[in-house]
Amino acid sequence: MEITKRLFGYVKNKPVIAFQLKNDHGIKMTCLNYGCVISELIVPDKDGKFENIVLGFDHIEDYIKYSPYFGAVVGRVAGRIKDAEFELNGKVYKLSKNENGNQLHGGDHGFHHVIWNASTIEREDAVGVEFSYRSADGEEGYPGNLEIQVTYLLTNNQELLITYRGKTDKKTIVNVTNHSYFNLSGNLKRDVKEHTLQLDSDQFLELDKELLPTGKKLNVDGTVFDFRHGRKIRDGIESRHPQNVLVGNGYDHPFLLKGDKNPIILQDQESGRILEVETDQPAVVLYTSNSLTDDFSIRGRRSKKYLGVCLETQGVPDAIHHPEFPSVVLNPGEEYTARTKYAFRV
Ligand code: FUC
Repeated sequence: MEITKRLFGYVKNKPVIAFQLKNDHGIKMTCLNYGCVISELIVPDKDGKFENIVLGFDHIEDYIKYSPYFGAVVGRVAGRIKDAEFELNGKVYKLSKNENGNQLHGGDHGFHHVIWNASTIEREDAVGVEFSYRSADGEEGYPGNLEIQVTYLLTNNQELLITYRGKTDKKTIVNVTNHSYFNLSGNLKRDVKEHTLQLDSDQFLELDKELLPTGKKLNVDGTVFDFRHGRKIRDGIESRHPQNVLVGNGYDHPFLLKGDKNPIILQDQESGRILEVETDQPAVVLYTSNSLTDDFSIRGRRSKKYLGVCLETQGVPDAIHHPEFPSVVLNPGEEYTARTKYAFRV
C-alpha cells in the first residue's frame, strides 16, 4: 500500500495537496485537503480494467468555479435548513442563506470550500488520510466551536471507510456527509440511467417545492421509489410521479434506512462494477444529478444531467425543524460520530 502527495494548486494562497492512496490490488483514490474532496477513485471492472468512477476535476480552479460539491464533505449540516434559521435552548440562530432563503449544505463557505489540516495514516491493512477542521463559533451562523475530523481509509479488502467525528463547546447541530457523484461506467462513458440501485427502505420523505421535507413519510409500495428488489435509475427519470417531476425528473430524496445493515447496492451491468454502501446513519439522500448543468466539462467530457448518482448517507435533512426525526443536536461533552463504508466489487 502506498500514499503519495503532490501540490494540486492554491486557494487564497494556501496550498491544496492531493493525496493519492493506493492499495495492493491496484485501487487508487485521490483526495484533497480542500473540502476533503475525493477527486478520483479508480477501480476495476469485470475484466480487470481500472477506470475512474467519480465526477471530479484535475484543476483547483474548476472546483472553485463549477463544482456542485463533487466529492466533497458537506456540512456543518448537509441538506436544506428551512428559512436558514433554527432555535436551540430558546435562542434563534440565523444561518447564511444560499438557496431560496434557505441554507443548503452548510452555506456557500461550508466545509466543502475550506482547507482542512491533513495527516496520513499507514497501517498494515490500510492507508488513509485524517482531515481535521475547526469550524469557529458563528461560522455560517452556527453556534459553538466545532472540532471536526474526517478519516478516509482505503483497505486491501477493496473498501473505503469514511469516519466522521466532532466535538463542540456549545450546543449546536451537526450532520455531515460525503457528496461524491458515482458513475460506475468508468471514465464517464455513459450516464447513470441504466445503473441499478438496491435499497432496503420502506419509506422516503415527501419534499415541498423548495425541496425541503414536508415532514410526511411516504411508503415506497407501488412506486418507482421502491428499490427493495432493485430497479433502474431510469424509472425515476421517466416517472410521472409528482415527487420525481418536482425535483427535475429523477430523485433528490431522503430514504429512511432501517439500520439492519443491508447494504445499499449500486450496479452497472455493462462494466460489471458494483458499489456496496453500508452506514450507521438513519437516512440516505439519493440524488441523480437532475440539476447538473452542461456548461462545463469534466476531464474532457461534457457535464450533463444524470451523469452521476449521489448516495448521501446522513441524518435526516432539516431534522432540527422536525422533532419526529432523529436529532442532529450535539451537546458539549458528547461526540458526534458517523461511519460509512463503500466496497468496490464486480
Ligand atoms: C444534493 C441535492 C440538491 C442539490 C445538490 C447539488 O444533495 O439535494 O438538490 O442540487 O446536492
